[in-house]
Amino acid sequence: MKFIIFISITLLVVQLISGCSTKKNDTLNVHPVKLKVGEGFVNPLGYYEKEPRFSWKLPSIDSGSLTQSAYQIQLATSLKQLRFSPDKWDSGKIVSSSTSWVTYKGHPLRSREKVFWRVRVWDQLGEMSEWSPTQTIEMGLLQNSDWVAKWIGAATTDTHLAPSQEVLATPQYFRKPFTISSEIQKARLYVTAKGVFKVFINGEDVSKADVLTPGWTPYQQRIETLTYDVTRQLNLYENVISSSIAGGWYSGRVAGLLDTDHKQSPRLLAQLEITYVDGSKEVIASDGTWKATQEGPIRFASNYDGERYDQNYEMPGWKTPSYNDGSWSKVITEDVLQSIHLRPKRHLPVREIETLNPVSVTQTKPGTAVFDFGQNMVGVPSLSLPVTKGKQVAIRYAEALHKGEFYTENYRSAHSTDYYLPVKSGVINYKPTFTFHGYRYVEVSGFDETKIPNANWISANVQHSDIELYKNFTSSNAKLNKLFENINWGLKSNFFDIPLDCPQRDERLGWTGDANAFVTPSLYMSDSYGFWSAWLKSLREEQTVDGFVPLYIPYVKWIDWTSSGWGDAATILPWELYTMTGDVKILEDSYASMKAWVEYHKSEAKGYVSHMKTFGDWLQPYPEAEGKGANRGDTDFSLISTAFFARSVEMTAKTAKELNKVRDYKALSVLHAKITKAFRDTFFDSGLNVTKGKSTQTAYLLSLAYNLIPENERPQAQEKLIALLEASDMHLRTGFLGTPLLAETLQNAGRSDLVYELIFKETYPSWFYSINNGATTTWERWNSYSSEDGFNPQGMNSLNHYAYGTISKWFYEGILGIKPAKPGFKEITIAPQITTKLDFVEGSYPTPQGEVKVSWSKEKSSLKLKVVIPNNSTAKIIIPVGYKLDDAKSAVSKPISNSLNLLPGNYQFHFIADSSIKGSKHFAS
Ligand code: RAM
Repeated sequence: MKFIIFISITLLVVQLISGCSTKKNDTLNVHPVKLKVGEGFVNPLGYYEKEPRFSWKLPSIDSGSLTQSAYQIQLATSLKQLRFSPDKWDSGKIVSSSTSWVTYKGHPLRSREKVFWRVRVWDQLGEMSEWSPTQTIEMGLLQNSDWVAKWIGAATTDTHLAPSQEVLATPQYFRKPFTISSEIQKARLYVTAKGVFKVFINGEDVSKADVLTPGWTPYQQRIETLTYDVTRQLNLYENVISSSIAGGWYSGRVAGLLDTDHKQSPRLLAQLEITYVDGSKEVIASDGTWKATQEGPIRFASNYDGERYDQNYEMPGWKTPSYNDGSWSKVITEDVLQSIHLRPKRHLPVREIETLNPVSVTQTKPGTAVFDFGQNMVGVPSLSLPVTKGKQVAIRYAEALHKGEFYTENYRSAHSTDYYLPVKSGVINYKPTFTFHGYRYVEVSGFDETKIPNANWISANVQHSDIELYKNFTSSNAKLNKLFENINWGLKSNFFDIPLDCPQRDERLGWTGDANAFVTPSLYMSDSYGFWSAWLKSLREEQTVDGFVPLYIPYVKWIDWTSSGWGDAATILPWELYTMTGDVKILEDSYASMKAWVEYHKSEAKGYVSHMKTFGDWLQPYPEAEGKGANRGDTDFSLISTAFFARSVEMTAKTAKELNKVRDYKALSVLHAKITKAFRDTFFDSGLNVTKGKSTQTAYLLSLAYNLIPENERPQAQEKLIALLEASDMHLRTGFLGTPLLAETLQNAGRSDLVYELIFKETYPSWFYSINNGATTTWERWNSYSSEDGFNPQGMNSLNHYAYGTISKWFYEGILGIKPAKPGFKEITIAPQITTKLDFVEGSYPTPQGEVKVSWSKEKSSLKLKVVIPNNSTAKIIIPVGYKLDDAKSAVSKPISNSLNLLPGNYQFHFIADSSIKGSKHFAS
């Protein structure tokens, strides 16, 4: 019955609002668009998955909406085969509405194989579309046995010689000349490093788009490899492949906070595969015939400390075939071990994405100038600078100034300085290669003192993992928009091959707890599924057999315990990624790891109460404890750990259900019920007062957000939470664990007005407080800096940290009101939360089906809501509290209770305020 009403209302809506229905033709004059492979690759070169997953979107059509009733995918080894007889796979017509994550079912693709693919669809009336334009996939080298190359290194770095820290921190340069005597059809370079590499063919940087590749994985288990098409770079006759490498994350200072951990010898692995027009093949692989030197111009390189460039060591022409490498030595070689998997990179590398110019230049003393870029960010600058022969230039970085001086205390031991020693006077051009900095200000000293510093001496290359940022939210409030912008900068600065906690100090680690807070917000803001899924693979690799998950991924020796709220990334991430994408593969890949983490939780629990160690509600404001302990907040540790025990079991149970593991699902559900009961009885008395530790906002947030107290007690718990907020003058008192739960919990309590109060708070602790104090990114602490008191003196104080950016999730799910009602947004809920604080809001999200758009604007007592529902999905609009539909203007006469069910299309609704509606006081407050 309900279904029938739904159909009739939605058809009415489609007809009245969109004005027409889908055109009836023999075939649809359109084709699927936005074809993707895996977690978002477009025509990948060097792909990793033998059985790729395919996704596409239905096109927007003027004549109405489309819903897919069937699809067909074809794959072939050539364009011709694709057209006439697909030899890899033809799915045939599959009756299904799926437009994403369709798994290839032909013979697994092999290393190097190139395939062509296309897709067509049938709509709701059974009409067939045209074929999509053809797309390609070219595979990388999928297994170690594909590599005939050997790891190579400069002889000076031979481990048998026990090379010093200094030697290992000095980049190595390689060369291999070779000749080509017939015409080339294609050439591919497969390459990676233990460390980070640059690679050139005949002088051209074939890796020029990429920064610090191959990036950071658990190197003892898996090293990612890159594939480049170098057909165009090769010449007939004389050629040379050359490369430089440095330690990067493999052999440099990483965590440990020591000055001395350039420990392992960086190595290069390269395999150039040439196919000639006559079909013959040749491989130029790194081996004992290559030559190397450490006497090149980059004398030192380190992620934390910077780079030292000495022009005296320049080797003009070393990347060209004619260079005389007589003074270079033969390399040493090491075999490719079976135990370390060489696998194609699973997500796009760090790249230079944009360039910023200084907003001001100040000469602080002769030969020293400070350049302000007006924005805290990550990357390296390009300098074009007048210099004096023999006088070293020093380039320092800072996120902030303190009383006009460079403030670098929060970099801790990271030296973060680049040096350049010129051999002649004149203008130098320099960009550091093997380091990265987190900064807003650059101080350059040692330039030609007779010259007046000029803004065009320097520009900033902003680097981050190559993910698209959607920039998909704006409102009538400038400060809210600034907050959104700051969160974007926090995201891009710290998505640096892995999710970093900070990009500038001597840490820069992939902390698991931070990921829990930010994974979903970041998916709303950017195309980052591939980034997260790749990091989750590293997490699974670092997990030990007993289920233990390190605090940060990849793990390096430093802090060796784990924490509730952090290790739970093993269960939280897969479920949240699945919710946002609908890709069941992330659950399949993660299920064993999720179960193992639950087992680890069990081993840390007595009965159903957990005693797992925890960082607590990290960096909660106004903690009772002093000193270091203050960082962990006031919420009882065991309460937190038991809440996360329950949460992890819940995520794993849901996954078991989704994967049809019925027995597991039952057992996990029983376990969850027991933990929940133990939680309720152990940490609260009959009046729902906290009995262990302090009564905190986070204690109630965890209870409510993770459903840990019985339904009938929820209203009481909500009241307690609100009372605590009121007692702190409607300020939050939450750290890394509580903050992500605030908005949704209050919205569920029917108090979105309070979320707005928190967001619009101007005083400490709040989001706007940081903006009022000059923030251009989100900070690690609510009070990292204030104009009055200066910098928080705590050693751990990043001015670029994404965790508190977690609030952006509510920009989508609350302010705009867009939420997945089913994993992957096949069904969407749209429940905008209206406030007097905003007159206008606009935003969108590219769901796997297509883009959902919402905007609302207010005029006196009326509210206009515009919505675009993407093809192939349905949406339910929840009428904002305190409003009723204005029938005449909206052309929709019968909402079902407080909601409207919609098919794909463009809609515009008008609502009028109705003070007789219960709850309306909240929308106006
Ligand atoms: C610091 C950072 C990081 C946090 C850990 C516990 O290193 O604040 O983000 O997760 O502490």
